[in-house]
This record gives sequence, structure tokens and C-alpha cells, in this order.
Amino acid sequence: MTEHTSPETSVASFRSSLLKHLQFTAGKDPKHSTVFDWRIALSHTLRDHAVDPWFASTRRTWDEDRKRVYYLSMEFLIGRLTEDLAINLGLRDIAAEALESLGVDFETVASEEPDAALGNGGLGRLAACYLESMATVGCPAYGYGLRYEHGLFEQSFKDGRQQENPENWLAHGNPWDYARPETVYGVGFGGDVYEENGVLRWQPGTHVQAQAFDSPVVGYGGKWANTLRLWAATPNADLFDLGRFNSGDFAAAAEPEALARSLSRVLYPNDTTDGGKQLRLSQEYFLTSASVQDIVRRHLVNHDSLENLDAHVAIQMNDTHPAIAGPELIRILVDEHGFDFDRATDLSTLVLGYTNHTLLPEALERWTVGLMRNVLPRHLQIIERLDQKFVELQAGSHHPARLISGDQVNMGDLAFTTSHRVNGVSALHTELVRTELFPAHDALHPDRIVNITNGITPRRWLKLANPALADLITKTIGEGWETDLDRLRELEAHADDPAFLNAFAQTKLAAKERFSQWLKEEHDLDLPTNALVDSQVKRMHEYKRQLLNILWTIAHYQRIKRDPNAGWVPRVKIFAGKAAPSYHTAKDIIKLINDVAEVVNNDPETQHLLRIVFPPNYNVTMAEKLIPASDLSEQISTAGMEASGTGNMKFALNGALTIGTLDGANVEIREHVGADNFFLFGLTTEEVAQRRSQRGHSRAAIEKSQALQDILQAVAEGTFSPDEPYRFGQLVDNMWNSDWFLVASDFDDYDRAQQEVEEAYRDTARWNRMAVLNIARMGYFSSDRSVREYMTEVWGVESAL
Ligand code: Z16
Repeated sequence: MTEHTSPETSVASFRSSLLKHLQFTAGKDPKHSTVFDWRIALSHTLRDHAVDPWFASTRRTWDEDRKRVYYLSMEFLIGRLTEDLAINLGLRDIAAEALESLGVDFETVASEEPDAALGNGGLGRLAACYLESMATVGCPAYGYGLRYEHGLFEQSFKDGRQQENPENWLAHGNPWDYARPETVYGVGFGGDVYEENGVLRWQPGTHVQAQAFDSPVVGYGGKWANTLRLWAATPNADLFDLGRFNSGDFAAAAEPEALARSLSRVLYPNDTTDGGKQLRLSQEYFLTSASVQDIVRRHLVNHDSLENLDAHVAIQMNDTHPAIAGPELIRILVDEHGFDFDRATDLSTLVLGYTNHTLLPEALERWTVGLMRNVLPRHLQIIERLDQKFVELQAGSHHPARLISGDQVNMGDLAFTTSHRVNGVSALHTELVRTELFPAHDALHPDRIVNITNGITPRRWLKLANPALADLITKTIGEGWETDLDRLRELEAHADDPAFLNAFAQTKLAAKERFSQWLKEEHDLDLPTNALVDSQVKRMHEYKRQLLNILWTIAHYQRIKRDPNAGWVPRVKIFAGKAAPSYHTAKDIIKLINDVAEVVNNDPETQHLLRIVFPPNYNVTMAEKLIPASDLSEQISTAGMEASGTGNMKFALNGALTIGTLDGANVEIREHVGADNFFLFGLTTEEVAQRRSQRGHSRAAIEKSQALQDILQAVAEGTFSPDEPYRFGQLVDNMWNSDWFLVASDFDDYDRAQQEVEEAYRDTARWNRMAVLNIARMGYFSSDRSVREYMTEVWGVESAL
């Protein structure tokens, strides 16, 4: 491999490369260039530096005929790349200096980049962290996804209600990717299945072309680089109906073309609900088919047959979204390469792995048989045959589990049967996957389910997001923690050193000031920097219980009003997150938070003690600024419902303490940081099940809690919605009469834990010590660790480094 460029790259050569790109790529005279032009120059200069490690890695993988990982995901929530790539190439300071010598500020230029928001939340961000970690640990890999023209919608508030606006990240082009007009595959849809000389042949009704766009993904230190390949739907020429066009019917002529383009037009904005829409299934097949064709083609370049595919290929399905990969691979092996069905199935299973990310029934994909037959008739036949085999395997069972039940194809069951490993994303979640979701499968294949607890990349979520803390860590324990996060444990030795605790507090203050300034500039919002910053940022969902948080905030407000001089700790309550556009309850909760904020923030009696800040349009970039500025991390989902959570890890790694339930990865975070350094509350998973079975549980819980009664009464009376007193009638009614998410049952214990937070924060030294111990003990949650586990437990791939 050629020597890595960064040590040799001087400020002078970076500077001349910037000027070259400004002139020849942006086509601008330095005198007349805008921030946008400088960004184009900077990103192309950085991309140039990615090419050497990228080619070297790709070449080595070919030369050594290495096994490759293919990570199939409908979502990659990447955010910005400029600073990330600069850091990984070791060029962050050189780039800043070179720009400065030209009178340009690095941060200003980097901030001009739009987020690549090709994901909804945790699942998509996880895929982005894993890509970065695979490159860092030297795992030969490709990420495969869709090049959506429009990522997740932009959120704004109008009278406190969520509005959705289309996102347009490609409007000014994407400097990171290389278009590959020669790498195109036809993806078939619909049509019929015919028999031809005893073999079945699928004759699709239409084809849509998938065109590749490749971006290099460079690992930390620039020692290895992989490829993110995103597919764009490009209507092939024959879709344009020249006959109709010539006869003057221009709209009709463009119709099939419009259908084709819609396949990569926009990301579906549902994080955990499955809409059952034909376009979504078509998008999923579009991704899967193009990727599997590409994988098979690459394998056949230097292998004679597909017999040994499992020795060279590992395909990971990120949730069930690409679960049609099993039937697609079987179809290619049987219909196009003459494999026997059983052998094709066994081989496919050895190649495939499936990660489950949720137990929520509304999130588990199910497609009707009718829709499946319309879109993918041959795949349906294959699934029917797999279903038969699955029933036979459960011989003797009176109620066998099925891949097809009633008129629905269960994609989770399909993904399970076509994978040699199925993993959950935290220890608790995996146990529930075993016992609640797939007990029949687990009985047949007791070694198939494994746990791989999620992780986050410390490069983006510490080094990039929190430069002050990162510098303090490096000053204290030296470099190297970036790729060996367990080394943070060396900070424990400083946890009782007042000078170190002070230095930590200074980094927190610096992060608060930075975030406060950003909030002012971007959203004209005020964030006091002398208060406890208490944050709940994530998608808006009933199971995540933003409602519990805002109801407690009302209680806190009422108590301050009652006794303003009781020595309250000043607090800022931060909320941020998007609701799926059709999720009305989640949108009501957004409106409630904004309505409460309106009252609380304008109350002169309490203003200095309590504020609520809800910046719109939470995204990766906001998270990078908000998380380091936080003291308290709200991870308060109903136990058993959050598969893992990864925001919880980002906060703890940045020295925020967690108030949380025994849910998802919270359980493991608490074990690692120590029970003394975590504010635990709430029912356990077993107690949740118990409580739900008790009739009238919510009414009983409310009647036991005076605080909760007062809050609900205030909301019901219209204290926060004087212009429309019954605005939140449904929310309140649901609390009394149903409360599936057990907000009432957990309220008093949450209140108790919040009092403990208050007490701990008053003792500054104690708080800082707890925060430092959190940081020191979070090494386990590096996505490098997660990726290495996938490599040995699932993929059977070795590091090339
Ligand atoms: C998603 O982000 C997640 C699950 C899912 O079924 C669909 C989407 Cl878009 C999340 C989980 O809710 C979260 O607990 C987990 O940490 C994350 O996936 C990554 O595993």
C-alpha cells in the first residue's frame, strides 16, 4: 500500500490544491468566491486525498481475494462529511491553516455543507457509524443504499405545530460521490412467470435502471478505505414513449419515466411503522436486486462459479427492509445458474445475516400476498416454497410458525429462515427477540440468534463533536483512544483530582457556549449556559415517552411557582425530534411541549429557574452540538420497547449523566458506568407486562399521585392552551383510560429520580466525578467493538490491517 498522505501533506500543498479546485472545479476567481465555492474547493481537495487509500484498499482486496462484507441498508444517516473526512485523513488542522492563509474560516466553510439525511434515526445513523468503523478496523466492505433525491423532511414549527418541508440536499450537487454511468443494472418489476424446458423464468413487466454512485469511506488514520455505493433510479430510454410524444401527448409519454424515477425520489419518513405501500416494497427490491446483481457480478470476475460464494461474500440485512435478498439470491442461483433449490437455499443462508432493530408489531414488515404477486411474482413462489420447508421442519407442531400467515408475508420470519445469524442490538433486546419474537425459529436453530450490542464512532461523536473534551482527554492520557476507546479507563485515575474535574467542567461550559451561540444564530433561541442542561432528543414516539418528560416539567414548574425560593437548580429542558407526518399523537405531543414552553418561558417568576427549548429540525449536525452541551440525558422509554438506543451512548461518552429505565442498551450502560453513576427509575420489562394486564392500571396510578392529578388537571383545563382549552383532551383522556406506555405508572418513580438529579447537581464536585466516570467507562460502546463482533460472530471476515 502506498504511504498515507497526511504526514507529508503540507499547508502549502493543501493551499495550492484548494486554489486549483477553486479555479478549475468551482470555476471561480478567489476574489469573487462565495462560501459555497470554498466548500467545493475544500471537499474536492479532501476527496483527492481519499483516493490513494481507497484504491490501495480496493486493490488489496482483489489481489488477496478477500472476503467482503456487503451492508444492505435503506438508510445511511451520514450528516456532514467535510470535517469527518478531514479528521480521518489527519488533515483537519492543515486544512484550517491553509484556508486561514487565504482569509477563509474552516468552520464557516464546513457549516455550509447540507446534512446527508438519508435516514430516519437510530437505524440509519448506526449504518453510518458502522461504515466508518469498518473502514477504521480494516474490514473490507461495501455499504449499499439508495441515493434519495430527498432525504428526511425538514421540520419547522408553525404555531407550535410540526410542518414538513421537502429536503433538498442534492440541489447544489454532491461533491463526495463519483457517478458510475457504466455500472447500471436493470431491475425487473411485475410481469409473469413462465415455464421453459422445465425451468421457471420470470418475465418482468417493466425494468428500471439502477445507476451506481460511489463515495470513499476513509477510516481513522487513513489506513483503509471502503466504498459506499448508492443506487439512483434512471429511467431507461425506452420508458419514454416516443410514439405518444410524437402524437403530442407529452404528459402520457413521460408517465412510465416518472414511475421509474420515483424509486429513488424520497425516503419514507416512518421510523417504526410499516405503511404497506407498493412504492416502498419496490424501493426495497430496487436496492436489493441492484446490490445482489453487483455482488454476484463481482464474485464471478475471478471465480468460475457461485459454489463458493459463502467463502467470499457476507451480506448483512439492516432490518427486514432488504429481506427480499434471500429470495433474490435463491432466484439467481436457481433460475439463472442452474442450482438445485435446496442447495441454493443453504448457500444463500450461509451468505446472509439479519439484524433485527425492533419488537414493535407495527414496525414488523408484512406485505400482502396480492401485492407481492403484483410486484414480485417469482419471489412469491420462492417464499411459498420456503414456507413449506419451514412447516416441514416444525414437523409435529400443531400451530407451526409460518412465513406466510393469512394473506400476509412476514418479512421478519423470511429474513430469519434465510440467514445463518440473526442478531438483536442490545442484550435485553436479543433476549426478547429469542423469547417473544422468534421462539419457534430459535427452537429449530438455537445457535442462530446472537447479540451484538450497538456502538457509536468516537471519531464523530467525541473528537469531532467535542473538541474541548477530546483535547483534554488527549492531554491527560495521550493519543490512541480514538481507535482503542477502552483506554478512556485511564481517566478513572483522575476522577478525584479537583484540577481535572475543573478542567472537565470547563469543557462542558465551552460546549454549552458553542451550542448556545449556534442556537441563537440558527434559530434565534436563547440557551442560558449557567443551568443544568437536560436533554431528550430523538424521534417523537409514544414509547420514548416525551410525554412523561413534559408532564414532569409541568410539575416542576408548578412547584417552583409555589415556592420560588426553595433553592432550585436552574434547568433548561431541551426537546428535539421529528414526528412521522401521519403520527397524530406524536404531533400532539410536539404541540403540547411548545405550548408549555410558551407559558413557562414567558413567566417572569420562573424564567431564571426553568426554560424549555425545542429547536426545530433535529438532525446529525444539531446532535453534534447539542449532545456535548448536555448535563443530563433522558432515556426514559417504557422498558422492553427501545431495542437499544444509541443517543444514550453519545450522551454518556460526552459526560452527560443518564436518567433512564432498564431498557435497551441503558441496561449495559448502567452496568459499565456503575449503578452509582446512573439515575435509574421505572418498571422492569417483566413488571411492564404485569402492569399492562391489570385493568384500570393508569387510573389507579393517577389516583395515587397528587402531582400527576394536578398536572393533568392543568392540561385538561387549558392552562397551556387558553385559546383552545380542550386541545389536549385526547392526550389526557388516554392517560386516564388506557396509557399503554405506562406514563402514569412510572411517573412517581421518575419524579423521585429527578429529585436525586437535583441533589447530585448541587454538589458540583460529585456531579463532575460521576460524569468523568461515565466517560472513562464508556469504551465498550465504540462501534469498532460492535463491528469486530460482527466480523467474528456473523461475517467470518478478517481485518486486512
Ligand atoms: C430505527 O431507527 C430503529 C428501529 C426500527 O425498527 C426502525 C428504525 Cl428506522 C432503531 C431502534 O428504535 C433503536 O432502539 C436502535 O438503537 C436503532 O434502531 C439502531 O439499532
